[in-house]
Amino acid sequence: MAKAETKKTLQQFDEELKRQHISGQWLYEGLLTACIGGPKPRGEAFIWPWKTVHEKLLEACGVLEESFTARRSLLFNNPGLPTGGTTHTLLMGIQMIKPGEIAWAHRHTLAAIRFVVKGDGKVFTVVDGEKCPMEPNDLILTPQWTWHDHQNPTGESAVWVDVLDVPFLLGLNQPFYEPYPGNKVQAVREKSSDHMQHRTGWVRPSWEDTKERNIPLRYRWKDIEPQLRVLADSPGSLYDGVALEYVNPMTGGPTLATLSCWIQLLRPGERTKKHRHTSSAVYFVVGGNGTTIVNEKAMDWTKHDSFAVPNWAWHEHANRSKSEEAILFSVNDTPIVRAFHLYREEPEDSLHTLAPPQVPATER
Ligand code: 1HN
Repeated sequence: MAKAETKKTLQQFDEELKRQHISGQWLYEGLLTACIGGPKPRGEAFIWPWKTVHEKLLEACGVLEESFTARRSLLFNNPGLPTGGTTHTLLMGIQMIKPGEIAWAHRHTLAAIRFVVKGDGKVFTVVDGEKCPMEPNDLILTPQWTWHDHQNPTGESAVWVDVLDVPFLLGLNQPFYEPYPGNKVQAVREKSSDHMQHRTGWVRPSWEDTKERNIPLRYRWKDIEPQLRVLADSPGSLYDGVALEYVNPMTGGPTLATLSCWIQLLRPGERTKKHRHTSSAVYFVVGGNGTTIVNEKAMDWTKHDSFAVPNWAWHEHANRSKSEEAILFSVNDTPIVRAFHLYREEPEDSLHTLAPPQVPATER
């Protein structure tokens, strides 16, 4: 009888294990059963209106007088993510650089993209010694561990969107950072023939080994916009409209190893079908007026607003105008999710699933 009394309860045993920093798998049961049907979206759907952001950027110009090695970038914190981030993997912000200002060179293992809002082409970013002029709606990559500084020699302030893989990198505890030694700005490659960007197009030097990763790239709006207009004539995706992925010309894959950039056109009155997927995304409104509904939350957006769509949340986009198109730039974490074969979508897979247009058959 005494023996029976000394028999440990499971609760006592769990507590004992806890003191040894051990836990039984049975304690994971609750966590696992909560995942039947998939994860809860991490973070909220949230919108940062341009009006507020722009006002705060102007104020920041007075308060943070010089950026030095820091950046005058206002970063968007998702109210549903106590540890920071715009989604659980992505950090988005808007940066302003004053006339005559230089944001000093540094590099980090965080991968970043810039999408230009305001700049006249004389404003530029230098990436690993290559000058990348910034014109409105250009996309410029600063792949992981590339030196980058930003310079505004003009009389007007310049503005762009920053998106980085910060929360993901921090989650894996992989951040490395290095300020550029000695100088504010990095040395630039003087000879155009030394630019890596001249090795990424239709031709490349036959005598060189090919560098495939972490190449500075500028996707000029001048080149992208006509492509978008041509493809606007195709049916597009039921779930995303005419959504084009920026292609990394060296890999044929997404923009960067962790980030995929999209440019998406919603035709007048277009409303996409509702879906959800295991990737998350941040959006910047290039133009137009629309509404994105995430679960039950409707976010009305207009030019230059930014918003976040968390993963595994049902969402749909609508262009509210019957006469004007709407254009959205977005960055998502599909390369991360797909790298580990974790991409799932409901009610059906829509990424890279449809057959491309067939070769026309001649009638005989
Ligand atoms: C960064 O290095 C830049 O270089 C912008 O312009 C935003 C946000 C978090 C961490 C590093 C830049 C950043 C950033």
